[in-house]
Amino acid sequence: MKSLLVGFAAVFVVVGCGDGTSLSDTSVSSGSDDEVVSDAVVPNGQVVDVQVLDNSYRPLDLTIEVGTEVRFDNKGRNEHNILPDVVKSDAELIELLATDDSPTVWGVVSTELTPGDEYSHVFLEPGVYPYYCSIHGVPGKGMYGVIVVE
Ligand SMILES: [Cu+2]
Repeated sequence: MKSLLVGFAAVFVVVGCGDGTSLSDTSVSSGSDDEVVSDAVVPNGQVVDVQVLDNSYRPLDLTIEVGTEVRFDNKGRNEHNILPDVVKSDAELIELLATDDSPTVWGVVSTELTPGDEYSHVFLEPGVYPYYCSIHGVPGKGMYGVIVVE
């Protein structure tokens, strides 16, 4: 019997351990003639800052392109909030955020916008977004602002 096969043992190749992170799961089935998802707006990479002061937003009026991120920066010494005009209080905003995940729903409660904190939201749907701080204003008066998304 020959027992000289040992020489072949050195030929192992150790590259078979690829991690398999192929991008194949992002492929979308094409060939259909309805275009349901093709018009989805994505973030455009632009970021615009709104300063949250005591007690106003600057700028008060802001016009942005759809897909822009607006970053609210609390530069004041007090808590503020950012409530869409459709809600009356932090509690109503919390409920709205919990029950409606459409892209037009946004805002942040005062306990999460203390001095030095930031809140960012990417506006993915054109429209007019009036907002206010319920501590220092009411819709359209006092501490309020408007974002127009085009
Ligand atoms: Cu305020």
